[in-house]
Amino acid sequence: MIQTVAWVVSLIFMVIVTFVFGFVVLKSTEIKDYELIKKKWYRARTFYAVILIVFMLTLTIYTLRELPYNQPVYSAGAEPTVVHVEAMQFGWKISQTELKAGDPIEFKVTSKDVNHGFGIYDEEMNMLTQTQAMPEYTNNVYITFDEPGIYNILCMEYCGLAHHAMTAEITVTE
Ligand SMILES: [Cu+2]
Repeated sequence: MIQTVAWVVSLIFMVIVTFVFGFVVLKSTEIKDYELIKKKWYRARTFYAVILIVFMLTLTIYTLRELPYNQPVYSAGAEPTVVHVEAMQFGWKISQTELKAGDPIEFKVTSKDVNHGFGIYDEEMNMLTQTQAMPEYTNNVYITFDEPGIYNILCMEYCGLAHHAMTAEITVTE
C-alpha cells in the first residue's frame, strides 16, 4: 500500500518536473525586457524567503522542543533498576541479566575499548531500542519490558573480526 502511494506520488512529481522543465526550455528562447521581471521576482523572492524562514523556524522549534528524545519512560517518582553495561571486543559485561517485566530499567552503557552498538531485540529479533557504547562515555537507555521472555543484545557497530559474535541474553521474568 505505502509502496503504491510512494510510486504514484513520485510519478506525479516526475510529470510535474518534466512539465516545468519543458516550459522553461520553451520559454528560454523568448526575448523579454529583463529588468522589469528582475525587479518583480526579486521582491517575490524576498517575500518567499521570509515566509520560508518563519515557517521552518516555527516547525523546527515545535518539533525539536522535546529534545533530547531519550527521556525516561517512567514517572518521576519511580525508582528504575540500574543495569551497567560494558562492551568490549568481543562481548558484553552486564551487571544484571535477570530483570522483571514491568520494572523500569535504566541501562548505563559504555565501552572498554572501541565504539560498539548496544541493541536490544525481542525473541522475534525486532529491535526495541539501542544506543552507542562509547569508551569513556556513558549513554543511558530507558526501557520497561512489558513481556517476560528472553531478549537479545547484539552489537550494532562493526568493531572487529568477531563483531558478529558479540551477543548476550537478558531474561525477563514475570
Ligand atoms: Cu562490538
